Amino acid sequence: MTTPWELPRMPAGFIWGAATAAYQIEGAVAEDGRGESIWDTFCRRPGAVADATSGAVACDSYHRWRDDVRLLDDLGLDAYRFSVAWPRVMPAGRGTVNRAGLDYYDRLVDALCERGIRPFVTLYHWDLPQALEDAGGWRVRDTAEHFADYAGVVASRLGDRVRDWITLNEPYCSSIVGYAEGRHAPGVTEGHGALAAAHHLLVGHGRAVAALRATRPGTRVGITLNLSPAVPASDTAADRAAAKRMDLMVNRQFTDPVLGGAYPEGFDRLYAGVSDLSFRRAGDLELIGAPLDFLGVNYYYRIHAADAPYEQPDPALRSAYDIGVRSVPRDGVPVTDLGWPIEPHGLYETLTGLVGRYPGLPPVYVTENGVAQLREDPGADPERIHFIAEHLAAAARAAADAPLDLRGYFYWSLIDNFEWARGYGPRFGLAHVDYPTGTRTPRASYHWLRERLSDRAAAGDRYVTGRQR
Ligand code: GBH
Repeated sequence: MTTPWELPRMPAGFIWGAATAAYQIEGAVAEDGRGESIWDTFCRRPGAVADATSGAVACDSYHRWRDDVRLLDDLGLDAYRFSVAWPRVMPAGRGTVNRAGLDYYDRLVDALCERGIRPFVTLYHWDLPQALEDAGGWRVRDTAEHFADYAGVVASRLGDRVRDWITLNEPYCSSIVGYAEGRHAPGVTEGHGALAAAHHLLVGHGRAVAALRATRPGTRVGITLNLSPAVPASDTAADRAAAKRMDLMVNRQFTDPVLGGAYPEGFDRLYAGVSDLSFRRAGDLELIGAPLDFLGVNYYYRIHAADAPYEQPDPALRSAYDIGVRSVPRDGVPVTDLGWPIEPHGLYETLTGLVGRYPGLPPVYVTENGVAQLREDPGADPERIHFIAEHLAAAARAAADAPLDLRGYFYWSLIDNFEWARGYGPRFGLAHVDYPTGTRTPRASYHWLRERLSDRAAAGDRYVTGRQR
C-alpha cells in the first residue's frame, strides 16, 4: 500500500523536475546590457507590490546559478524548467541582440547538460521588454512578431542542447491579470486591450512554434497554461452559470484555441459589450491551433465561482470586463497560507478533463504545482511534503484512469523567490533562500523528495527516473 508520503508509480520515462522564472530569481537587472522589462517598471509604482520590493536582486541567480544547479543535481532531478529573460537577450525587445545576455543562459545550459539535467526553457514568463510595452505591448499584433523573432534568436544559440521549449507561461496571467485586473504588469485595466493581449499572446505562441521548429529538427515545443477547474460555489443556477463564465475566461479562452483551433462556444457573446474582437484575423486560429509536442499544465487550485460582480476597486473601470463572477472561499476546504484551496483532486479533474474534451491531446507535463508558506522557517515544511505527495497521487490516478500521456512533474519552485505582486512574503521553495546573503538551505521537503527518488533509483525502478547518469 502506498502511503500519502510515498511517491506513486509513474509511467515509464517520467520526468521529475523543478521550476523557476527569470524575473523571480535572477536579479542583476541592470547588468551586462539587460534592458528594462514591464516588471521593473511596475514594481516602482507605489502600491503595486505588497512589500514594495522588486526582482532587482531576488535570489541573485544571475551570479549564483551554480548553487541552483547544485541543488538540482543533489536532489537527483531529471529536469529543470527555467525561463529566459527577453530583455536580457534583446534589450529593446527587437533589433539588437545582446550576446552577454545569451551567454548567461549558455553557461547555465552547459552546466545542466554536464550533469544530465534536461533543460525545459520557457521563452516568456511575463517579462516583456518595456520598449515593446511603450509601443502598445501585447495589445498590438507587432509584439507577436517580435516574440517569434526573439524565440528564433534564443533557439539558434541554445537549440543544439535544449530540445524542450515552452513558448509562453500562463497567457491568462499576462493578459487578464496584467491588462484587465491590473494586478500584474503592465498594471492597466482595460477590457478590449486585455482580450487583444490574450489573442496576440496566442498568435505569438503560434508564430514562435513555427520559428522554433524552423531552427532545428527534433525540437519539441509546447505552451504552459494555468488551469483551474471552476466549480459552482453553491448549487444555484446562478452560481452554476457563473462557474461556466469563469471557466471560459480562465481556461477555455486558451485551451480551446490551442488544442482545438477555435474560441469556445459562448466566448464572444460573453464579451460582446467589452470588445468588438476586431483584432482577430483570418488564419490566426490555424496558426494558434497547430499541433504541439506537449502541453504544460500549471495546477494550483480549483476556483469556487459565485455569481457576483467582480471585485474591482475602481467602479469606473468595472464595466470594462466584469463578467459577473467572483472566486469565493468554500466552507470545509482547507487552504494554503495564501488562502488557495488545497484540492489535489482538482489536478485529476484538470488532466482527465483535457483528455475528455480534446481529441488528440498531446503528451502532458505538469509544469508547475506547489504550495507557499508565509512563515520564514527554513527547515520543517510537512505541509509541502503532503501537498506534493497528494498532487502526485492525483496525477498518477489520472494517468491510470484516462488515456493520458503524462510525461513529468515540475515542482514550483526549486527555491523561494520573488512572488510577483506579493513580494517576498510567500515562500514556495524546496529550498529556503536567505535574501540578505543569498544562501540556499534545503528544507525537509527537499530531503524527503531526494530520499524517495534515490531509493527508487537504487532499487533499479526505471519508473522513477529517466535520468541517465
Ligand atoms: C504561477 O501562477 C506562476 O507561473 C509563477 O510565476 C508563480 O510564482 C506561481 O504561480 C505561484 O503563484 O492573487 O490570490 O487573487 C499561478 C497562477 C494565477 C495564481 C493568478 C495566482 C491570483 C490569485 N496564478 N492567481 S490571487
